[in-house]
Amino acid sequence: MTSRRQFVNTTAALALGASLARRLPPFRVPRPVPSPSQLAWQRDELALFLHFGVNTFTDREWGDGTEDPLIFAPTAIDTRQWARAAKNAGFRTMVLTAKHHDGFCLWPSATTRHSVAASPWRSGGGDVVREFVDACRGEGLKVGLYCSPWDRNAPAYGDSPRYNAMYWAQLTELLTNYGSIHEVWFDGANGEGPNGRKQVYDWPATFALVRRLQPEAVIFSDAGPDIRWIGNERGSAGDPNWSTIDPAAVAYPGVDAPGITEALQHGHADGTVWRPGETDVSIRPGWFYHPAEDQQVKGVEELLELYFNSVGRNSKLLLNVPPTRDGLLHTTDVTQLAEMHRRRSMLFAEDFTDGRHPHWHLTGERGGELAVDLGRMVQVQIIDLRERIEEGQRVARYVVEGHDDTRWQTLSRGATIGFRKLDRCPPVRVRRVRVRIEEALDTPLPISLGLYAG
Ligand code: FUL
Repeated sequence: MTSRRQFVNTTAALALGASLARRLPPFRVPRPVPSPSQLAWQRDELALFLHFGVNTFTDREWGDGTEDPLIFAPTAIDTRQWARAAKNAGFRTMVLTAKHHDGFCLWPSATTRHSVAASPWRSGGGDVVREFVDACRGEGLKVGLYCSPWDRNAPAYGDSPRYNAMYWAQLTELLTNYGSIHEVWFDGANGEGPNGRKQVYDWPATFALVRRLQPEAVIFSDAGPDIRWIGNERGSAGDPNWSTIDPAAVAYPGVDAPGITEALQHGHADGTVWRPGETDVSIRPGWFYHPAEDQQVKGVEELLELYFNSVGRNSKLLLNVPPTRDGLLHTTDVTQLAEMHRRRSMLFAEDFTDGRHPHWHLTGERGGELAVDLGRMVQVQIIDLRERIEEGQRVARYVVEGHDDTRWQTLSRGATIGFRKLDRCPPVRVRRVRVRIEEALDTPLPISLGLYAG
């Protein structure tokens, strides 16, 4: 464990926490709470992202829409292999690029000829979205779909009402023909069309359409409405990280204005909507598969860092693992995923608080303390904190201390907790541990604590 780095991060977090403290809302103002779908989304912790399409065959990251559908020819596509790799690594959802910026549809859409129907794959009779959805269901995974609004192939793009109608028709196909969809993923890219014209999206109508067709799905975009982007593609959530945000800070997807990155990274303590952040990052340098990147797959240590810096900071990890030209996840990537799972299971194998009875009491109006006697001396390196977010996010500052029969010493300090906060400290031997909530937005509720050897 990189404890030094952790301490550096913690110091930065505290400085930032102090600066954000100015934004703490008045005490006991009613706080936003998650919807059942947002709660389920967050509890799953891990989702697998799959970028697949014509770019897989052209070796590009952004296709320009002129790709010949004949190039889409995966030889051994096996969506069940994707789903098994995801499931075996503890992932609960898979999100597929049904359409990326090149406009090529991975399903036989009635809206365009630029789709799998014009490819040689399965003699033009195939449907990647169908095979993807079936594989998810077969492995008990939830389904997510990404349908890029930016479409560099559609002739109507830039003729705003006409293209919007086509885009809604595509979403309607995806959201009515494939059963229950858990997450609908929108990026904010909005370049020029093939005609050089700029498209004006109608986001309120797009979101309303998703709500009508899949009321239980969560909608992801920079601007939510359910899930916000975490503001970078490095795999690092902000610390502190509030699941609440001021909706005016990021009014619609793709908007760029000063302060937006910070708002997405950290949320706002006084935010009026519940909009937790999703951390999307690729296991490789690119989002799509490139043979030249086979040696640059992130290793298990990096993947664990991503986990601690996303899930461990009140976010969710959407990890991209792109299928190859064969239509399979590369063995290197699958091995690293499995290794990540194995290491995670080891790190969290034994919770020293199991079977113990923590004691909770309030300490004044805004404070509380959780104390647990572990009954024996143990060596701790990971502290796992959780708030009961069904009732909102309240903790704004805390400290964790351990007692070794002689004295109390600080194990970690932080600002927000939220769904889950994972702190790491250098190995310390302790018999008792206490978590002191020093500042909260409302009367603190009992938090939960896990302690691990790491
Ligand atoms: C961005 C896109 O431009 C990238 O190609 C990738 O799909 C990423 C996840 O979202 O907006």
